[in-house]
Parts: sequence; structure tokens; C-alpha cells
Amino acid sequence: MAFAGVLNDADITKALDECKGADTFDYKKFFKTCGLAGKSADEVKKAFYIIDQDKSGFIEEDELKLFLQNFSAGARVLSDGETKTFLKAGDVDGDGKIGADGPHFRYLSQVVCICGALSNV
Ligand SMILES: [Ca+2]
Repeated sequence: MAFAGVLNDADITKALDECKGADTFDYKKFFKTCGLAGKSADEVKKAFYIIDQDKSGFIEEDELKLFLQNFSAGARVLSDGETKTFLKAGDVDGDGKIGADGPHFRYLSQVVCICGALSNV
């Protein structure tokens, strides 16, 4: 599993289970359940590079679509709608991708941190 060592297997299984059904993926809920929310910026960055499969330094739409498969090879592909919503959360300048450095990534890690803060309430 790509995230072994970063996240807990049981948390990943639970997070994947919550978004099994078509169009039920909610990135905030997912980050929270899988434990990525509340991780340090370094760990989030590590996760970013796992999701950036071609190591381009950006997470493109097709990579986001396969997002869940980074957690489990048998997981489903995100629908176009789910992918677009997720992409929008991390793509502040609308260039259609999320970068590892600069404002895009900081925004994504902010989303992750906010989710972490919410889960501690
Ligand atoms: Ca990429």
C-alpha cells in the first residue's frame, strides 16, 4: 500500500468504505477519516508525491481521478463531478492542476489542516 508508514491501515479501510458508493466522495470527510487531516506539512507533502504518480510536481485531473487507488489498488475511480470538486479545492488559480509548491499546495495542506482541526472538536 502506497501510504503504508504514513497512515494507519484500518483508517484507510474505513475512509474507503465511507465513499464506496458512486458520488459519495467528500474530500474533507476522507482526509479526516483516513487520518491525513492533522498530519504535519511534511507528511502531507509526502502524500502529495504519492498521488503525483508521474512526478510532474503537479496533481493533474487524471491523477486525482485515481486518487482512491493510491490507498487501495481495488478502490473505485472518482467520477468526473467528484474529481472536479476535489480539484477546485486545491486549484486556486484555475490552471486545472494542483502544484506541490506555491499557493496551490499550501491551499491543499490548509484544507487538510482545517479538516484536522474540525475532527478534534
Ligand atoms: Ca502529475
